Amino acid sequence: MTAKHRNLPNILITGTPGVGKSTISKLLSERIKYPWREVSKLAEEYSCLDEYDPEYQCPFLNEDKLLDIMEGMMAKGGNIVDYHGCEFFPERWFDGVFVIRANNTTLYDRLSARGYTGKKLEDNIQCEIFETLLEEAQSSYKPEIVQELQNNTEEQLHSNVEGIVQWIERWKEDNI
Ligand code: DAT
Repeated sequence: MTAKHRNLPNILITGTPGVGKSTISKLLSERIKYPWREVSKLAEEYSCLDEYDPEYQCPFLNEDKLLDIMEGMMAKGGNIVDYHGCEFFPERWFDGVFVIRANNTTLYDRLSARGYTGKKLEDNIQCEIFETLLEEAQSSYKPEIVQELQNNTEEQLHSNVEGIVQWIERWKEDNI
């Protein structure tokens, strides 16, 4: 499956937990009517979570099983995939990869409000400071399809959604 076989683009919304992936994906999905594929929810729904990792306080993901399930969903294009990781997806799945970013203090407040404390909170803040997801995206996909979007304020939220909508329109003009 390559972009040539799809009439609508597949989009990946990635970034550290708390940067605003779900918020952006939901608004985008309402706006353009593409399904919002929340990978964490799909993993739960299709029983792709293995035993609990006590260090990271979350279950291990059975990636192969999840990818098999998602393959059929991705084939036609027109998906918004939302996940805090990006390197294990096949590169051919995505036409646009958007790495959502937030300032440390903003992220700290959002994750604290979510109930994150201790190592889990610190690890996620470090992940954002070290640009882990941005580097992961840049090393997993062609640089020209990876875009970084700052998402701290309501104003940025709406301009990010609008920017992705416009990107989709341009993709359709260029690829159909
Ligand atoms: P993620 O899906 O990346 O974990 P989220 O969408 O759940 O993040 O957002 C985390 C919290 O931050 C949530 O309470 C909504 C809020 N938020 C997201 N984007 C925002 C923005 N641009 N301005 C203000 N608050 C935002």
